Amino acid sequence: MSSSLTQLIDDLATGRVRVVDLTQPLGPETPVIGLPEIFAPSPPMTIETISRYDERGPAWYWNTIHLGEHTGTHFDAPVHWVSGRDLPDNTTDTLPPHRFVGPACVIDVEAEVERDPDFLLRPEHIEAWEAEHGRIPAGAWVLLRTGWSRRTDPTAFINADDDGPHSPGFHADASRLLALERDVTGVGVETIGTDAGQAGGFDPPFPNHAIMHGAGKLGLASLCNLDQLPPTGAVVIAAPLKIVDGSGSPLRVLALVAG
Ligand code: 23J
Ligand code: MN
Repeated sequence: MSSSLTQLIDDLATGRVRVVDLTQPLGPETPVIGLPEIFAPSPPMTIETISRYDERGPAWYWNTIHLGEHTGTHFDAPVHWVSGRDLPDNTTDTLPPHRFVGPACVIDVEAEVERDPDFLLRPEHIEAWEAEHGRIPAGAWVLLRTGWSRRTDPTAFINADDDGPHSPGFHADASRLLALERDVTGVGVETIGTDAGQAGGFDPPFPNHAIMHGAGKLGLASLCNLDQLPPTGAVVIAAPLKIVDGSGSPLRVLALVAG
């Protein structure tokens, strides 16, 4: 008996395939997105001990967690945005699980973001990437490698001034190309959300959310270790918690990488 799975089991055991963790640590210090004050905020995570081998539970340790669905490394379901509200199977509990696993296409724009923290990926960048690495396949997770996860200080991660947050993202035309012409599974980013920091003032507001989720596509935010992935060839596994009617969830994002 031979199959790609028996090969994978062997490759994992021998280290020919590595598991790369694309997930940030999750705790009370995890930054949360700041929206204009007219909108309801997402609270910071809190964690409270139920018992820790003490009078409350002598042989067991466990905690209660309280957090927004969109905290830290997290998954965006299509129902998160009003554009995706009426699509079938648009919530964390109804999305078919095969959509959580797919090939990674990693677009490296670290140099551009170094020069301009408000950098937006445009169709020409995607086309240049494809000229080098091949066409982005349907079902791909397109991961935007910006280097932003190196900003471990929350103030630098949010990078706000009087005009609001400044962080990279997607031009609306790039989101349309990926969602409509390439039929990707979704996009993943190193920043706090899948839209640029300034995207609340774009047309439409938060265009990546509006376009991706309107097309039934998924999102991953606050990823790290994208610099450990090749441009193509890795497999991403990003399965959210099965929250009933959930709009997203914190999750562990893993990549399988050859060599
Ligand atoms: C709500 C409103 C705007 C944005 C977001 C959430 C996110 O980025 C998110 O976590 O989905 S931009
Ligand atoms: Mn989100």
